[in-house]
Amino acid sequence: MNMTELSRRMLLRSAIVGGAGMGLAPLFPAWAQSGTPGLAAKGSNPLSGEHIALDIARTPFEVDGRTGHAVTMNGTLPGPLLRLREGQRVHFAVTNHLDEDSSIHWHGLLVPFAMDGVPGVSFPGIRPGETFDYEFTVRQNGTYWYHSHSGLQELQGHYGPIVIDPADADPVAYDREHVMVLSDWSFLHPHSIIARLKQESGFFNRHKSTLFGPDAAAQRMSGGMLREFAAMRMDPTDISDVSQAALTLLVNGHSPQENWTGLFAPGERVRLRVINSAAMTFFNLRIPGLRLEVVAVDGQNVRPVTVDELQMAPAETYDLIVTPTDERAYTVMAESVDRSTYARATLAPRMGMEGEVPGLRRRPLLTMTDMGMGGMESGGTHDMAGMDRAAMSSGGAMEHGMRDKSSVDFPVGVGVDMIAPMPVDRTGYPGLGLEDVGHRVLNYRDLMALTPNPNTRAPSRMIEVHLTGNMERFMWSMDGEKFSDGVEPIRFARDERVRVKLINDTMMAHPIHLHGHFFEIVNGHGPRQPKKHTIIVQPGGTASFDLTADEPGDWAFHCHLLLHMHAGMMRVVTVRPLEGGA
Ligand SMILES: [Cu+2]
Repeated sequence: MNMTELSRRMLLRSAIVGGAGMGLAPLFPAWAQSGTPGLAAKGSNPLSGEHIALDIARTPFEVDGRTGHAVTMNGTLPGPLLRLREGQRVHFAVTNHLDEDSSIHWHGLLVPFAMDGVPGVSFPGIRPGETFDYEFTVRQNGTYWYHSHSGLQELQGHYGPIVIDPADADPVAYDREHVMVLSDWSFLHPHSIIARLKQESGFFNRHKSTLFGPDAAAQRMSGGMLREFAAMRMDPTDISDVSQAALTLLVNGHSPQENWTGLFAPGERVRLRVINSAAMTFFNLRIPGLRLEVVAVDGQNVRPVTVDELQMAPAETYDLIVTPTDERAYTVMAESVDRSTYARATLAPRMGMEGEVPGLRRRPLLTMTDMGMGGMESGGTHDMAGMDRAAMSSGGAMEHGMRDKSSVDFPVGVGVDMIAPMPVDRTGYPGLGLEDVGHRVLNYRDLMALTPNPNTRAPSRMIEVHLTGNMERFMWSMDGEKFSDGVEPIRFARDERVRVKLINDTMMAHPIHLHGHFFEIVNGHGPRQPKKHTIIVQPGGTASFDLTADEPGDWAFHCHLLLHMHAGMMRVVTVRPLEGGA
């Protein structure tokens, strides 16, 4: 290296350090920087190998010219990309530089339960100033992520992506890949968000008062529907608890204005590893002008299915192949489910190009099916006119049904404001507001495992778990009891096959996540039922999964909306005996 080159490098480095030091640009890992040519490129700088050090610390984070306080890993939001290989041994030395306990949970990874990273369930947590050594063998491949399981740190930026390369040939062919971490960021401290939600559940719903106002949800509803919602003091626009008043939606740490851009060359098959790391946001994801070929879900390969849009819950990951052929920019549009805001990114042949950003679509309205009345119609589809007739003729019978708590065998107190009277299986539902968007939207019944599942024994028993809550008081629970009530764990015998039916007695969708396992969504595809670690249970509906309880230990089982878990929609699943017969 000659002197000129050396000094040029030093100059470059000092420019980079200086820029960051002056707060001109947020610090991003290279893969998350705008204009990245993708993961295969030099300089994308993932962390790999057998020994990886991660430092959790409080770091300033700047978005749209404003600086907040984030909890980061190795100084970045999102945290560094961990690129591992199936079959390798890995050792993470995780040091907590916060003044509160912290942790890392490896989301979707099959690990010994003591390495799973859930304080109070699998280990005590990492005290301030301490280092915890995680060590395990990587037994799988695909797209995953990691995040804090302590307090509300996930809402403060404590998350990052994991990509695991297969030991054998990848069945998915692609020329280039990008990781896209979707998330939500708030300048408010999470505790003040909770405080406001408890004061009034619709605090962040700016359209709360518009049932009869200018955007007039009322004008789009029939008289009977309107009376039902009014009688039950429910708001058909009350879809997300925390909307854009409090959140900035991010792609790889970039706001819509900052427009994270990933590069491609026309004609390439581009693999997008999309991870919903948001604490509280469901995204409706589409790329106008490109079809989305879904090739993996929650890290598990599926038979390719091509759609125009899909809804992603917090905790889910989708691997998508897109094949842009034109020399133009494409907008990645990720609307929040309540359509109050969006995350946005760009795929382009070179930097500086922008696609058109479509406007936010009309706010969707909840229906009687979302209130657990799906069983009143054939197929559980939406038939507003039919529902309306029923509502008018029954004269409040529905309200009576929803308040009837005698049909369940768990304690029903103030924390449960409704029991779905006639819930139906809604795994065929694409998600609120996506029933009639005029193009193909994915639903869970479209998903089939790429290779048949090895274990297809019929379940030996079925258990039911009700997802319960009181929306007005922001109380959330399972079977009417919140986790902090000291509830009994759900017990499975080791290697038992069991069907778990989740019944959503609330008017919000809940993404339910089981640690340490993959289960198969019961969607009619027999041995090709898709394997997942997270399942959306639609409002007022049910969803079932089959589980082979083959991972001994204690595992968290919870809603992945962070504030719902925090409020108590969580259980421990215990699989026994442990190794050695304990
Ligand atoms: Cu939830």
